[in-house]
Amino acid sequence: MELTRSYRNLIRTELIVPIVLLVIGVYGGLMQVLFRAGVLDYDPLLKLLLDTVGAVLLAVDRLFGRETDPLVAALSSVDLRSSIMYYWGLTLHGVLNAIVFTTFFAVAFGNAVVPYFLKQPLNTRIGWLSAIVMLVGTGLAGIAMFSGQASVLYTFYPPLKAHPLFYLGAALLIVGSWIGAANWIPMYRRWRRENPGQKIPLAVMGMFATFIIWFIATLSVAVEVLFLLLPWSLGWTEAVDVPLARALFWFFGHPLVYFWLLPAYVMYYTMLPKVAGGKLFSDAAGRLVFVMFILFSIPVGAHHQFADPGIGTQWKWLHTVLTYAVALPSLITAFTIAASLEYAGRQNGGRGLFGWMFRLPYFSRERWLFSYWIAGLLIFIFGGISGIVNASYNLNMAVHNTSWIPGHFHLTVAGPVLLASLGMSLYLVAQLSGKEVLWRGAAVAVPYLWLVGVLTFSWGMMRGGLHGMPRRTYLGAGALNPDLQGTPLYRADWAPYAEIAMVGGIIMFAAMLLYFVVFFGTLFARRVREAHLEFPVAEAYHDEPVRALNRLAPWVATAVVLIVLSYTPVLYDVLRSSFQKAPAYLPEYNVPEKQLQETIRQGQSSQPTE
Ligand code: HEM
Ligand SMILES: [Cu+2]
Repeated sequence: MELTRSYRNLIRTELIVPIVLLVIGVYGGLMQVLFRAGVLDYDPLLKLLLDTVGAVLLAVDRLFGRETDPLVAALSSVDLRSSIMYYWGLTLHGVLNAIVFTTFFAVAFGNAVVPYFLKQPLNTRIGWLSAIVMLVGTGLAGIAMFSGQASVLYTFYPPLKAHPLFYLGAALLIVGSWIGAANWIPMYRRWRRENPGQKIPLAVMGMFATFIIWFIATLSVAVEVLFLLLPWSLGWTEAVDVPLARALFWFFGHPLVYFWLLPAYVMYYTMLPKVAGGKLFSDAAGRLVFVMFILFSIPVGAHHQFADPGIGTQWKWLHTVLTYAVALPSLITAFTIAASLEYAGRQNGGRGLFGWMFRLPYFSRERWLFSYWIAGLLIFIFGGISGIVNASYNLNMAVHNTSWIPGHFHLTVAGPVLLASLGMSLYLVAQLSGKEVLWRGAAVAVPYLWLVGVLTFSWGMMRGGLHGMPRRTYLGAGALNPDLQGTPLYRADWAPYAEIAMVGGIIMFAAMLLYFVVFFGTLFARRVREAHLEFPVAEAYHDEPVRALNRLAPWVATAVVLIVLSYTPVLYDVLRSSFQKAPAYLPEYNVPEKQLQETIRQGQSSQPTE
């Protein structure tokens, strides 16, 4: 396949931009663990940045004899020690890491995988259109977040109100990703015509499954944004229906995690066995898994709303049961990948019951990608188990809104998803730039260092969560404030867990620093060859012909039926519930925005005139 310059630059842009943003995102993570443990009470780097920008602006104003810029006053009035700064950082952390990076990566990976496996050129015009829409969306949401007008966290629950640009930006990011995936459909059609009767390549099927789930899921968040949040944020409507907004959000929020995960599964099924030195144990298992995700990813979202009023317990129970159904494909994957690895280990000369385990390329510098996948899989064992706890209606009550939850999901989205995406980004950027991956030893160390860090971090967060340690809370300013030590307000029982999480978080940050060094080092290294695009492609050990698994349309139709069945009662309950609509709140104030403005107005008018 010819790699045009435009095509290479498209994928490189879609990978490099979010990785640059990830630097900010994970730095936010480091701050959070330090703030939560009460070790820092302001971000020194941010202070330096604000001071420097302020000083430069002031100098420029003086130079031109101008009055002081209002921006200078705004910058110097930022209260770095306030809780709102914690949410400012946490919003950037969640959005940049878990929404921006993952969405760009999925589109970029699809843009590489689909043309490669279908041997069809990508329409780069549409590809660029998609990338530009995504970039503009990220830029708009970024402006809203960085300027402190959208500290509403990545779930943007109303009645917390963000600047309209935040919602608009999010909507554009999503629309851009739709365009990117729609671009693959004509390629598939052409391939189908040219290859009648052939099985669709497993990797392509996986990418289509990823984006079918994404498309259905994002429809609901599009409704939430376009009809509820954007008009309300623009001031066209007075109040917002909170239970409805939350139901629409979680219709999207759960399948979102499979949108994150499925590109990693594509790598596990179609590439990992080859790199390990073996074959994929069962091709049909892979297809079955992708079909099951299409079926069960979406009709489960109410499991994020177990504690929400307005939804009948019976429907919450139904969503619990369906959630167990969506755990099955991950279990099938665990067994299939383990069998594939066992086969590879035996091919590599492993003997006996466990000998094969020691014959896998854990530390190979040539097959360095293996380390990113295997470390992610090991982390995912714990991510999966802890997820079963969250999914259980009754156990969820014990961990709900505690630090258990972020402890759990760093073992998924910041485990297999992150590591597979980091490894593949490095792999693709090196190939498409004609570079060799530099410092392979360091590249291989990254995932294991991350593994140690994230397991430590998550253990601290989860164990603390069992003691009631909350999430989304600047603990260092409250229950873990060092000034309160010795008083009854201090939660000494949480302190060790917050500290363990902090140690883990620092190790995670170190792993990411090492990755950035390797990534940008490779990017700026000398070109040593022609750009190329080559994936390791695993053959199937069992290549079962299961015709029902070669077509997606019937499964998508079944999924729609399941969604209608499971969500109609939830939406019915939400819509007929008698909650009043909520007025808007700005994240930094605990009175409604309108009341706040009135108080300010009254305060101004009652001020004595000079
Ligand atoms: C240095 C690495 C990282 C550290 C130390 C870290 C730490 C944390 C901490 C302490 C929280 C919870 C804060 C709270 O609830 O008060 C958090 C939340 C979160 N993290 Fe990370 N994290 C890291 C990397 C990542 C990565 C790579 C991702 C995703 C790819 C991620 C996704 C998230 C998300 C989605 C939240 C939830 C934000 C919210 O509640 O709105 N994190 N992180
Ligand atoms: Cu979920």
